[in-house]
Amino acid sequence: MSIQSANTHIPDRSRESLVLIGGGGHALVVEEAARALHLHLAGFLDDSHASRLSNQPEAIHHLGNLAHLEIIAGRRWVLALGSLTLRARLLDTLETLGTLDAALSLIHPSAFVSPSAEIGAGVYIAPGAIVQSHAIIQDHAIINTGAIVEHECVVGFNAHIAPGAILAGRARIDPNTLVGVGARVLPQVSVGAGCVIGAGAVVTRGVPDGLTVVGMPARTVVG
Ligand code: JB2
Repeated sequence: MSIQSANTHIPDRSRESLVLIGGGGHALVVEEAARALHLHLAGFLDDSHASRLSNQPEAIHHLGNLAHLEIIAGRRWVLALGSLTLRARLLDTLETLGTLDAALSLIHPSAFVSPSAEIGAGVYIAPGAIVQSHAIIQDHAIINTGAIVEHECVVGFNAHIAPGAILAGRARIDPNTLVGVGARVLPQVSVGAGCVIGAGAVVTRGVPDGLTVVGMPARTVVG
């Protein structure tokens, strides 16, 4: 994993040419973050020729479908779709193509990221999000709109902290886990890999890998 300190993350990116992988709802917000950072957008990849991104007033180029990831060779890229299983599949292919090093992290200018936080490659941090002291955000994680990641939390590879979710101090979210809209994870609580934390859930104790939990306090969904 290529972790770097957040305060090394304010380069002159105006000459970088970025490909968005995805063209739906998540791509709409990632595109706006890229524009806010004055990045040059080379285009996007999506299976649909009529994706939401194509219907924008200042539409960017549709470069091809998701099966043609080799198109991004020589360019920077960021995953711009939300499905964690699809993202994981695409990341496997991108690794095979040897392009993982070209992943770019986008931190929206209105997010607060502590200078002591560590931000991996290909991370997206949305408007109004807060990442506090010594938090670690691993590669390709999403910290979505207004989410709060408190001090010393760890957010794993390709995990998604959905809009308005809160991770209290020293909470840990393992890879490929979704923390749903408005959910809360209490201090020092760990959530395993591949879990789904339902919207609004309050997670008061550890969650093993692969479980779905809902409610307050959060309980496992059976069946
Ligand atoms: O197998 C697939 C697939 N193959 C191509 N599953 C899914 N879900 N999408 C696939 N696609 C392409 O990804 C579609 O052509 C489509 O353009 C795009 C998904 O767009 P959509 O707007 O449905 O979802 P999204 O991934 O951009 O956004 C989701 O995740 C965000 C984090 C939504 O749930 C958003 O509401 C959410 N904010």
